[in-house]
Amino acid sequence: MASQSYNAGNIQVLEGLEAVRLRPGMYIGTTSSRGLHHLLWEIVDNAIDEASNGFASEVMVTLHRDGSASVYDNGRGMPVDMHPTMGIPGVEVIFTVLHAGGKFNNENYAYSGGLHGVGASVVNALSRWLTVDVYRDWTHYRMAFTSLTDPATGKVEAGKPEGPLEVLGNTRKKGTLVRFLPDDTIFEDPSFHTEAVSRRLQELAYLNKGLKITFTDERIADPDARTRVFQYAGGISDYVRYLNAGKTPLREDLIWLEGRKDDILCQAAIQYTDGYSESLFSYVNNINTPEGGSHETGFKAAFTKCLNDYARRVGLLKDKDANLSGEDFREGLTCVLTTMVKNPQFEGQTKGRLGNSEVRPAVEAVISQQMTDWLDNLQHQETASAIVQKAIRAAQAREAARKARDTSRKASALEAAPLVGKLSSCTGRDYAMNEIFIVEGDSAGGSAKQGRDRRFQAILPLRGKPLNVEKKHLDQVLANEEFRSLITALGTGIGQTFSLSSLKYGKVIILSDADQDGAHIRAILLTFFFRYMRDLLNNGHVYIGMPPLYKVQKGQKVIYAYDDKELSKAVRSVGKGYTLQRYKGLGEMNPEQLWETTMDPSQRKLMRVSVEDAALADRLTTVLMGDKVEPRRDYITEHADFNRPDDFAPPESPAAPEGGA
Ligand code: 1YM
Repeated sequence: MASQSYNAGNIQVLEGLEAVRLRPGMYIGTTSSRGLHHLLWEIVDNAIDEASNGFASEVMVTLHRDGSASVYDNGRGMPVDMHPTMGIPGVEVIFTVLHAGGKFNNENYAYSGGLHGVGASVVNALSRWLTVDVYRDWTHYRMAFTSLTDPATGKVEAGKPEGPLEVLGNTRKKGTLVRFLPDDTIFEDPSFHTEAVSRRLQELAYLNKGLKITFTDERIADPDARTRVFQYAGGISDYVRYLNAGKTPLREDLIWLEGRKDDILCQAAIQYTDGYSESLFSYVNNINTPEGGSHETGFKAAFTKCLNDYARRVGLLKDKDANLSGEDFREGLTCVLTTMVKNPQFEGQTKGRLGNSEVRPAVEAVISQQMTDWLDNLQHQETASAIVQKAIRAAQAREAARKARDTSRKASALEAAPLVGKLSSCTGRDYAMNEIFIVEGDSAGGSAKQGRDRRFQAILPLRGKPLNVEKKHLDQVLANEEFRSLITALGTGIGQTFSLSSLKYGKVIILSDADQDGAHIRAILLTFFFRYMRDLLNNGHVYIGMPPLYKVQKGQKVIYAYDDKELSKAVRSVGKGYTLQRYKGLGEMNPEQLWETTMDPSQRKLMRVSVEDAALADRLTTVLMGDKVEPRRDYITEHADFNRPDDFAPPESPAAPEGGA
């Protein structure tokens, strides 16, 4: 694949490192936890590139107790020969010169991330110290760097070598080991999150068939729980089975499509389930593209056409029948689509969409040819016809849903009164400023109505538990009164006809009790948003309101505590002789208390819900909300920590773990 003939002269030189320390945001986007993890991904990406170009078979990532992280790959080792014009070793150029790297002129490297490619030097500049060990040509080399910003003088030293490249001796080892300590004067929260790191490494292992990734978190006390090994002989096929863990497959077989056209590599693994949602996850050069793009368009066009042609060929569709739509063919589909592209252009608000127009015809050609072959194979006939029959049922259901929608539109026009009766709307006309609280139970709903600021806060009380939409068709969702009033209140429409620009509220706030039932209601609502109004989540409109768990009172002094930690702090601060009230539900608060603690924008706590990782969110949604008991029990046994004080730890996905318990 990539040429072996690297020499240090290929490295391009662009600009100085101090700039990175002065304006970290310009280089890594943010100095929040996300930015911190970005450092790790930079180094991991280099290791993965070495593997996907065929030179390494193993990657090891370790989080150390001193707060540093290290990454090792058993590839060729970074170049150590002298750069012809700079007169320093290649590895020094890589870590001290911004945008250095053969990767950036794209001659040596076939495919690399693009987004992440800003490089090892940025990591160096934002670390207290960084060391690199290179094992190459039976020799062990090492180089160490340090960075410092002097708060007194404002003097900045960024990624300065502690000395020249050292030769430590002979070795049989091969590869590169990079270890760095993120600078805690730069990052708000300088500690790596075990689960976030683990999740991404697992994803990378799925995306790079056969690659062995070992993750060790030395900060974990229990030695048995410290290390996880991710290695998947089936690659994205294994990924699809993993994503489908909570679902019932329509057929056990998996469709595997793979090919290459015009230097664009493309792979897809597909399995149908008996469910109704579409789960298509696409990647470009190992980077998730939740907003789709040209590769997805090419895939969908080819997939739909092949299946329609097939349905006609075998007589499941007659001459008089219209073609089935792509949507119909994707009902119940779980698919992971990966492409490798030379100069990926990421577009869209969150850079989650592939823009390269040349990718569409290439992917379309590969999928067309591969899918046609698959459909022609006699061994696949049963599965193929099961897929077509499912699509035919989907088309019928879609027609039924359209009719239901028409009726519900008419109904909502006719019966506007009862809906308005449930919803207490606000008077303000500035939609972005307006908020809607979806409140559990009529009594809490009543308090919320009285306590709110009616200028910008609307209240929609929910009676009982809403319908679990996970295993329901759109027409069943639309037939449900609670969801109908929610959809009508939001004004956006639903599913394919969803339109964010019609949203009537800038904030959609779920307000439920801090108990099991409340968690379940929250999970059901988030599942609904995830399946039918995902853009609401993607654009950060959905929040979880956080009522306090305790009220501590002593004389006139009242302190609300939102978790056990805050409670002990409050108790300490007021001293002896206080009264403690534990709120079991929202209903126990009077309107003033509810306003003060949960609704008043200047005092309340809200948690914004995002979809960090749609693939895993999707899997978790079905594992926790679907109808299979086994995977749910496994998940809960593995992850639930019932002693955790913060009942409201930010959910990593729409279905927070407590939702299924
Ligand atoms: C733990 C991180 O960075 N591995 C790594 C990086 C490189 C090479 C091998 C490499 C690349 C090439 C030739 C080439 C890099 N090289 C460069 C640069 N692991 C890790 N392993 N020889 C070795 O691209 O031809 C950047 S990264 F700039 F030299 F090309």
